[in-house]
Amino acid sequence: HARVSMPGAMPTPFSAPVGKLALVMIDFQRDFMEEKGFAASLGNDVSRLLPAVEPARRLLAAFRQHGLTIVHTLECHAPDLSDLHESKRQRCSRIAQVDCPARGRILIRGEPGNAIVPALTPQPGELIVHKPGKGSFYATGLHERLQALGITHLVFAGVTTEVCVQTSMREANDRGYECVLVTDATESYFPQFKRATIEMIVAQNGIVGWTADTAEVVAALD
Ligand code: C5J
Repeated sequence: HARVSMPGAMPTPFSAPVGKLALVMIDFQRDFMEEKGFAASLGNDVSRLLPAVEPARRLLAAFRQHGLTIVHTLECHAPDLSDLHESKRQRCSRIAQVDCPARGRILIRGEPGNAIVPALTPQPGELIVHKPGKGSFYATGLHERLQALGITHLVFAGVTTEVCVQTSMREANDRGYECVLVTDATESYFPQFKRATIEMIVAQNGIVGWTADTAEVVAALD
C-alpha cells in the first residue's frame, strides 16, 4: 500500500495508507462564521475564524484532486427538535428562533444560515454529517460509514478548535482512528483556547493524535 508521510507532524512524524485517509471538515457553517449570524449575535468575534477558510479550501482541493474521502459536518437539529436535548435547549435558548428571516431558524437543518460557507461548499459524492452535538460521532452513524469505506486515518479542519473539532477528534481517537489536526485550518473565537487545544492534543506523546499545517498535509499528498 502507498503511504502518505508528514515528517514535520507533531509530536512525531505521521503516516497513513493513502486510501484509508479521509478529510473531516467540521462545521464551516455560515452561522458560526458570518457577521450578523448566530455566533456573532452571541457576541463572538467571527472575524477570528476567517483565517482558517483559505487553508481549508486548499486541503479540500488536494483531497479532491487525489480522489480521497471527504466528510463535511454541520451542527444542526431536526425541524421538529426531536434531536435537541433539554439540557442544550436550556443553555442555548436561541436554537430554532429566527433573528434574521434571511437566515431562517437558528441551528436547524436545511435553513440558509445553517449551510456551509460558499468557499467550502460540499461537492456531490462527499459525505455530509448532520450532528446534534459537538462531536461528529454522537448520534450520526459516521463511524459505520467510515468503517464501510475502510477509513482508519483522519485529517481534521474546522471550527471551533476547542469545541466541535476537539470533541470530534477525541471521539475519533477513542474509536481507534489515527488523527491529525491541521493547525492553520482550524480557528477559535478564543485564541488562547486554540493554542491550548493544540498543546493538549500533542502532549504525552500525542495523547489524542498529531498536528500538522496545511503545507505539510498538501505536500504529503503530492
Ligand atoms: C460551537 C462548533 N462552538 N462548531 N460549535 O458551538 O464548535
